[in-house]
Amino acid sequence: MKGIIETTADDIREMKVRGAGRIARAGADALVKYAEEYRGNDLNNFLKDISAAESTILGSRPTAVSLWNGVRITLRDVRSASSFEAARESVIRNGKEFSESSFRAVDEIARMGAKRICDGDVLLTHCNSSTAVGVIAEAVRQGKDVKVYATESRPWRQGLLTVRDLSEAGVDVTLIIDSAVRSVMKKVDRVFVGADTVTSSGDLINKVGTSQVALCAHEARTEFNVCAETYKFSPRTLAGETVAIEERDPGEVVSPSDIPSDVKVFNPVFDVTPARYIDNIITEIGIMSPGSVYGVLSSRMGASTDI
Ligand code: RUB
Repeated sequence: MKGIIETTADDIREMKVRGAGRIARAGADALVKYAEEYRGNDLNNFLKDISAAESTILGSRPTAVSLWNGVRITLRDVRSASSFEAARESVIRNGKEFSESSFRAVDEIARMGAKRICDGDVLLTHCNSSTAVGVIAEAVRQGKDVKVYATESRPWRQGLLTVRDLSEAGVDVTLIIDSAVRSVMKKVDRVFVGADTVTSSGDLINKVGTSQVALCAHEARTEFNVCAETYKFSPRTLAGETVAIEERDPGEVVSPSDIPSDVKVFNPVFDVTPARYIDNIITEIGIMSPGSVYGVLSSRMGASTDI
């Protein structure tokens, strides 16, 4: 039987758990459970085992830095611990703290983001971001009358989750296919999307198609907002590292039997929206321009490793 680490990595890889915030919490929670149930009391063995667990979790999906940050925050004190018990306790404490602060960040973003929404607004969202959905649901909870277009988001159709979430929150929501974005954009006042990673130059990596949504918004002079907890900011990009864009199985797009055998299928999962198409990044520490991400990352990296 697989243990908690392998099961969690499989669930993330197979998208049973998906969305950048959820996978980050799943990674942290798995490490907590692993530490809680660890049999043994030797520090060196524990460090070796927890490093293997870290690699397994991080190997599940490559693009969302939230997972990397969640794991890193969970394990930040483990390698300097002076005893097995201190090491184990640090994983449990830091992992739990990370998950709790992640939920708090999503709530804070909902509160702040909702302020940007005006009564009567028409909104658009892409894919399924729990953070972006939280913002829209909070605005509606406050009594604002809004209409939302939600994209289907091929091939996984996460848009169906979004319309269900929004409908349950009492939102007037219309599902559109991804290629209908430009057709509706002139009617849209504001776009809200989530983030898998935000680079130090303020570029956004999110569900494939986000950059097309941003271009359409730019053309129509529609406000483009990114809802991103700061653990989606990538310290690794400060050092110039580029973000790996996950490619998934062609069978997710089309059944091989439906196309000639010489046809290739390209299935990238995320894309890059350049900072110049982004008006606001709504985080738990405030609403900022993409140009401010560098400062947040570099000051936090100097003072602590909390991002
Ligand atoms: C989901 C996606 C979401 C972000 C943010 O992609 O791109 O917009 O992950 O989500 P996938 P959240 O379905 O491939 O994981 O705001 O919930 O963290």
